[in-house]
Amino acid sequence: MFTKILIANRGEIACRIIQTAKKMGIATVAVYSDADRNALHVSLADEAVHIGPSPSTESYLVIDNIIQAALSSGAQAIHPGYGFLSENADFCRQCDANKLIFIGPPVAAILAMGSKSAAKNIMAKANVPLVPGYHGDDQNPAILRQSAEEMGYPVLLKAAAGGGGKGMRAVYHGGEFDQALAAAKREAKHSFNDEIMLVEKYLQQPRHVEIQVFCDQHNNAVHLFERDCSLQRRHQKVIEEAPAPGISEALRQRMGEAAIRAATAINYQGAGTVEFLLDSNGEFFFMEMNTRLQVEHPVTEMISGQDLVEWQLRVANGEPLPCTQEQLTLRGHAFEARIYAEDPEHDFLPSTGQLTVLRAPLESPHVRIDSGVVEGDEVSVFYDPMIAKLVVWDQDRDRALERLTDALSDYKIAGVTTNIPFLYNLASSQAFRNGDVNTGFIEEHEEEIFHRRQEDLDYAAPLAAQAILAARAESAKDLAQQSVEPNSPWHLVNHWRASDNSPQRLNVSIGQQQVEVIADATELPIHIKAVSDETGFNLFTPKGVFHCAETQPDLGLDQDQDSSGNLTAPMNGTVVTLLVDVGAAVAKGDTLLVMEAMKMEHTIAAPSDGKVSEFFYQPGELVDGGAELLAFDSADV
Ligand code: MV4
Repeated sequence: MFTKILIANRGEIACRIIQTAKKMGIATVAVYSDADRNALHVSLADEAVHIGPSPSTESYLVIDNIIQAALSSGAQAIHPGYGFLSENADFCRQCDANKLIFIGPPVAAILAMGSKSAAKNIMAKANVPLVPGYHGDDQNPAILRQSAEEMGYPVLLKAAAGGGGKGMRAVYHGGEFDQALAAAKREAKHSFNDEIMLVEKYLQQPRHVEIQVFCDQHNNAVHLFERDCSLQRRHQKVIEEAPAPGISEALRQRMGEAAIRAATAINYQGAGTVEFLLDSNGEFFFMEMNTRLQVEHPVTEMISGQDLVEWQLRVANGEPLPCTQEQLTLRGHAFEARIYAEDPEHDFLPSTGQLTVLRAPLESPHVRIDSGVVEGDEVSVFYDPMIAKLVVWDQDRDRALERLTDALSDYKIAGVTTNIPFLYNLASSQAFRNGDVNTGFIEEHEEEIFHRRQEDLDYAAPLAAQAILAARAESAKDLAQQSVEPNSPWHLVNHWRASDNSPQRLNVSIGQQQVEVIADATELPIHIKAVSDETGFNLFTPKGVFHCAETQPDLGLDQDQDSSGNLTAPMNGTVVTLLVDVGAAVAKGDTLLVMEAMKMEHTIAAPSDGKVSEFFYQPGELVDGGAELLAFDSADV
């Protein structure tokens, strides 16, 4: 086995890899940028090498710097983690050229999956089911259009070099085809410098089900069951689970075998993921193969009892797979929720700053936290703002889901805004409990998830009032007993009994709404937990989490504040697309411009009916946070 490996990554995945290396007695070398000088992955590793300034394009993505760090530290192998250089064929070649073992697949396997059309040709030969469509070399628009007419609308145009939804356009009628094709090609040309397009039958609301595969250098291949990653928002995964709800053993086996055929067809080695679209008839179709360890691998570890990083190290070292297919068993159910520093109430804008409080739920055989930050660390603008992956396991889906909502309500984070309330609302929604997931889930259930229904307010108001009365009683008791932790902003006020039982009139804010409630001080139901913060308290109920505060009567919230009217860049980033023509009439709320910052897309919407009179930036241009992006003329002035 290797005696020393270098981890060419940062954050939680670097920490995750170091943990297994330690267990196996392998020394670890971390690499770090300026911003990561004091990061957790650096302190956990045996050695660390500085590789450049904070932007990843000047550090974690600089192949030469990483190769030099490996050579100078005497590491024999490099684990690339996910993202960064993990699927970069040049990096893989540079490792080979320097006699460093790349802990991942051979370069040919990475290249084979680089183009969607080439991948589809390989998969067709290997008898892996494909979405009906055209993936030929002849890019004559008339040929592409004819293939669309033959398969019937709706169709989806996809960039052969694409990923993450870029260069993708749905076409519902023949009349829209030529324009959609031109737009998709422009976007593909701009994003990937390659305008080759595929035409596919457009599957409505499919599920994203992916199979974890593993292959060694001795022609052994197994699958470790599936993960359902249907819960996504703008192509970012939000909650993943294993196994996929409602999948029969027979379908699991067929998908597993197809995934192994896919991996074998490209002489795969190491950990890989074969992604499928699963339609409502239970038919599945190859989408793409990811030639790396994935973010969501922990759910597979929880249900299989295997350490996938250990498997990767053994396979890279030339050992046979630790298990045969027959020895692998699927046990229980696992979820992963990605905890992000972002603001769901403001278009999921990343939230940067210091993590002044970071207390994760207690870890146990049921609860696992993979994180790369500790209390006091900074969430910076330079990297993905993921704080942690919360992973839970139990014997069945219902119990695992309860573990998930419990753990989410135990998380205490202050200093940055997080998506924890959003995750809690998703996880406690009835549709999710039913296992009714597909890629349109979040849009479809937006009102429920964001509590935009009157019934949610009616439900939460009396509970909030009870919590306030209970907290008053408890603070009286705490004062008497001096039992409050003096500097903690977090107090639990669950199932406390108020001392005064007479009905009381209270003014309460629930989210953005003001209500007046007459409250009877009774006991809060056992499933409801209230956790106070700087501005009020969060009420964790079976119908989601509600942020509440006691307010003064007749002091309504300022209705004039319009958060959608912001035409400035939310942070440093790049303009991706301009979606309207200068001078063209637009309606309030129409998306005008898309920009990308911290690996996420942000849309800028029209603050009112009107027109854009000028765009100050063109696609591809860098913008400083706060800069004016465009000039807007309102229709009513
Ligand atoms: C599709 C599809 C429906 N029909 N292909 C989105 C990203 C890219 N890798 C593939 N994607 C899709 N391809 C056909 N023929 C729907 C999607 C899709 C999607 C897929 C997986 C997870 C989330 C998604 C969200 C929107 C669209």
